[in-house]
Amino acid sequence: MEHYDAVIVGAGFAGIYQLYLLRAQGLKCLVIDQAGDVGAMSDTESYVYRYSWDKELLKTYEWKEHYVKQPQVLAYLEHVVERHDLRKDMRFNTQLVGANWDDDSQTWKLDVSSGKGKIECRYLVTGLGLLSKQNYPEIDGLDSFQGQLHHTAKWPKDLDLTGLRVGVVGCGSTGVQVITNIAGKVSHLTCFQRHPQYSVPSGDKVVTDEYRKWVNENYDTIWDGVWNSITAFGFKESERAFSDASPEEREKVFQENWDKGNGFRFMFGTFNDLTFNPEANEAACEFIRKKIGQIVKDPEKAKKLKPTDVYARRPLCDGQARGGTYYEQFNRDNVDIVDLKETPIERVEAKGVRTSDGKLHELDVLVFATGFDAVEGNYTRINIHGRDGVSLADAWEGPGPTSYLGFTMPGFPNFFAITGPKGPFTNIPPAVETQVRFINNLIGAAESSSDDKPKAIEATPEAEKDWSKLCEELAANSLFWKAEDNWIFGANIAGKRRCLRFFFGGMQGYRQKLEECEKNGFAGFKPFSDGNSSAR
Ligand code: NA7
Repeated sequence: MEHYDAVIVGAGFAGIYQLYLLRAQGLKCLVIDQAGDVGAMSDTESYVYRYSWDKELLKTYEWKEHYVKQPQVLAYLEHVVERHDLRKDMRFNTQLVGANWDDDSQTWKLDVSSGKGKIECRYLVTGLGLLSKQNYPEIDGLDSFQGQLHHTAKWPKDLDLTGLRVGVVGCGSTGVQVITNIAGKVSHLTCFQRHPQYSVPSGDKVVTDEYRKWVNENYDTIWDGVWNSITAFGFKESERAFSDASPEEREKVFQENWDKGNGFRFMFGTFNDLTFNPEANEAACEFIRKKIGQIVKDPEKAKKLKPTDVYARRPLCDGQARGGTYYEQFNRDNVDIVDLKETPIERVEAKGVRTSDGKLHELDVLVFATGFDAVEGNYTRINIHGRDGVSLADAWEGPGPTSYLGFTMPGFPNFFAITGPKGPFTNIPPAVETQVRFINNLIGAAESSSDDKPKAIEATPEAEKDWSKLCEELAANSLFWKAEDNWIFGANIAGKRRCLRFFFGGMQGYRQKLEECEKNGFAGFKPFSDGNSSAR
């Protein structure tokens, strides 16, 4: 049995920073990751899709485009790992199979897939990511397909689709970007779309020296803006209500934000009530529908692409490859769209996909851009058993996936699930940083508490209930509830419970809650030295 003070699972944004901080506290730490090296997914404007805490690196690390792509995120994280000499405490190709809390020794006993197989630690921190368990829809005949099958979450490094007949199932955040990127390369592209979504150009372009200079000179202000915003995306969110603008002003605001690009900017930078005022929301929908009508020349394709739903899912933006934006791709003769509401997929056959109208869409490659079993998917597949052998899956059976503060659960002492359920719905790296710092402070406080008994940090059931209640209140008026099949509520997976999985109070609101908790002596947690005893 190996012994550590803390084991951190996942060598992404969360795990790397948690290791950096806990090691600086003097704890003996180990990071394990099932992948062969550090990893992450890209998603936001480059200057805030990174750590804020290494100020020198912020100014010196190069990025070439406004949006970092996956290989660049990987290279950045690898660089951070080398720069801070973190690799020596990391073990790759090692999966956490099970974790059991042992009340007598107040430690976690871990089963891992490689090495000696057993590890004991006092603190268990997971940084598994919000979105990493892939969703593969069940479609008849999938095994019979003779071409290549891929999921966008596991994109092979050297995949070359040039000249091939490709089908993409799913037109969400990832599907839209993949379609935009490959349409000009493949011989034929069939997009299998269930719900059309509202996509805005990303505004991606090459970073000029002048722009980079501006970013470097204003980094403190930029981060200040991030920490005090709703979305933490690094742009100024609108403080103006839709009703305060004239029809001409509204059009101008939508157009300006469309031109600047970025889905979150379009949703939160135009007016401050787009996500809960149906009139404002419909105006944004109408603006985008009008754009689709203007851009897409074939009226049949345009009709299929125009959403009728509310604009209330995670806002999309398309990659805007050199060959044009998402909607522009549909002006290519080699790009078709299949509306799965009209003609659902009946089965996959050796040569392609058969839809209900009897048509066989012949394909060399079938790509699933069908998203993730988000939030709890990562946890329910690992056997995590807390106090009295209760599994995390069992604990979430009644209330649905929940937590106190977005990362800690009663009955699971010394266990912290970064980006766990009911955490902030924001740009991920700043959310991760906020949680990692708090967890570090919490562990630090427990470690320095006066007695020398083993420490157990555990949220009270009341604190968890109150947090859930707060999350429900914050989301009560949100139009996000109204969008069909939204993964944010677990509605994208058959049989998954439909319930709230996020804190909608924004980055600033979230940070305030954590600060209050800390200021009040880590309110909502049981006394550190004896997790069994009653609440403070
Ligand atoms: P999303 O946003 O969940 O999108 C998944 C897409 O796949 C969406 O268009 C779904 O259609 C579609 N889908 C899912 N299941 C099926 C089936 N069975 N048949 C047809 N189409 C299906 O996942 P992404 O990977 O694009 O993005 C997830 C997050 O990653 C994103 O929000 C960013 O934060 C990064 P639907 O619209 O539900 O009808």
